[in-house]
Amino acid sequence: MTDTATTTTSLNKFEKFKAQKDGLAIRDEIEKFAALGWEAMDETDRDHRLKWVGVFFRPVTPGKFMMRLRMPNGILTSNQMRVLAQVVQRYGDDGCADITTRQNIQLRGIRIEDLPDIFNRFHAVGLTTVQSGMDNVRNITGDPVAGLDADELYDTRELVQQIQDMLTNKGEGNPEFSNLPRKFNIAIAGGRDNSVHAEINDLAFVPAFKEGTGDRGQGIGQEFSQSPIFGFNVLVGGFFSAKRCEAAIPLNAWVLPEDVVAVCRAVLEVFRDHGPRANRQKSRLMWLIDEWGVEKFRAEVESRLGELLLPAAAKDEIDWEKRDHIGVYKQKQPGLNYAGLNIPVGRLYAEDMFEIARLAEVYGSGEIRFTVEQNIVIPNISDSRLATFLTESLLERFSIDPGLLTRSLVSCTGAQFCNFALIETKNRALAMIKALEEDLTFTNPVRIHWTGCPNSCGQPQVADIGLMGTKTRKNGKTLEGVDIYMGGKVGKDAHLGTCVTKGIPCEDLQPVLQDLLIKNFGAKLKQEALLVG
Ligand code: SRM
Ligand code: SF4
Repeated sequence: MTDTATTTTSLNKFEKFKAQKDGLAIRDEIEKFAALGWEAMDETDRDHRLKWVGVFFRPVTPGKFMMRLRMPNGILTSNQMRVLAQVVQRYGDDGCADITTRQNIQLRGIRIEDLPDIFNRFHAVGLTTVQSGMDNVRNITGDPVAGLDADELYDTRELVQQIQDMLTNKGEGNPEFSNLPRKFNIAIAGGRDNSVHAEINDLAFVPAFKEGTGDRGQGIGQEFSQSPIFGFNVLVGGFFSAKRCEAAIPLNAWVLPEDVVAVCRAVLEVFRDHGPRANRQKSRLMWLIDEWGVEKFRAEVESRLGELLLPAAAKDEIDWEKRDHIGVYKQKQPGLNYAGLNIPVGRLYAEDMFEIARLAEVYGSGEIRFTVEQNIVIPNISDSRLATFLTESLLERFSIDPGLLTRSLVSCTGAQFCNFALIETKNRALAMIKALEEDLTFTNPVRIHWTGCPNSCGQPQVADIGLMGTKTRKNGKTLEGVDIYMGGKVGKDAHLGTCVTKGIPCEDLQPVLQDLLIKNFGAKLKQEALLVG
């Protein structure tokens, strides 16, 4: 660690405990913790270091841990889903799973004494939880219909896996990248609709063609032909935090797919060795870019790469509105379809997970995918099996044609399990959408995102209507409330929404939302629609 990595005197508590013992050291202590029990464990190991292996102590439900997996590109097999289901099943009412806003899954109710067995089961089917929390790179997102979509520009699956393998030493843990100044998000878009929210990642790759130059060029662009060549424009520094939210900015770099892994490594090395570590509220990549300017940052990345970067392509290929993948769609493979099922607020129970695994095997190829909207996609359903698939009873709950608010609803964990939460989110979000859909008719989906606190895990800034938990006052009482965000635009010309109203008590929210939906999104009161009709 060099310059901005600080001296011992100015180290914050997180840097101190990381310096005392690397989080990854915990890998060798799981058996010991299982025997010891959570109450007798060293608190720093329990509350923080366990996150290096994806195990999160939940102060809201002490003794019942959460486990965060890694799902590169959001893809898993039916076998893996069944193992996840078995794990949560053993915890009865305490066990459930949540699909996350990073195309990933988290399991709940986990007991520390079961960890050795759980890790063995994960290992046997190629699942890993390593480096999924704290100062590590989070799940790497890719196009949820990669390899299926006839219009895709690049199949992101292999590349996402390669980056994860580099970062995690093929899932075993990699001390090279286990002590970053802060969390770090990476996304690769492969289609035309920016299905990964590239703009809110610390490092993102978006499809872009570059005109051939006919010569070798000076950078890592390699041999150029005259025809346009496919590559990615690179964005850096996007992030949300309680203090500050920024969309990613261009690095002014264009890279070939085969150079993406090396660029990820170089950017992470620069962040690891120079990123600010004194104040955790100012440790994300954008703070380093602020301090240096993007030119110096780019030059440091080039120096790590040992090669010059080519300037960005003049334009990227994100020119579609964002798709939600809910419904049934033809694949590029003749005779095959993918089905996107809406999983309300991403919550799954063991029996749902077994059933999803069964459907994926019986009707598809056994593959299951997650989206950043907390839904699932089952690919490779043949034309001949489609009609029977559509009669499956699971589709009554996990619909391919849900209501236009339900369809786009996203919610973070909230107060049920998260101690940062200022409000309950998931159950409240579902009840609110149900009430609004009962009273209103819609012509288009409206994307409503709930997030329980300013950390913004539910991404209210990308929503049509974003609701951020807060505490508010009414009649001398403190109540659960929300700040309302609007104007988030996804897909083509993505930009972040901003806060338009503060401190609406949750108990008064329904009429406020109803009004917003009527005035801004063309919703109509059912009563009125009937009269006009
Ligand atoms: Fe998050 C911390 C849940 C996506 C910004 N996030 C947390 C913790 C770990 C806090 C905690 O220990 O309780 C939450 C765990 C609650 C629980 O029990 O589930 C939590 N974050 C989530 C998930 C599960 C929300 C969801 O319901 O989908 C998402 C897991 C993604 C994954 O699979 O890894 C999740 N979190 C995000 C995103 C969205 C994204 O990545 O697109 C963001 C904003 C984007 C970003 O990070 O730039 C996000 N989470 C945060 C922050 C603020 C980071 C900062 O720089 O200050 C925190 C707090 C922190 O890290 O100190 C946080
Ligand atoms: Fe918890 Fe806040 Fe993140 Fe919601 S936004 S999961 S309440 S940290």
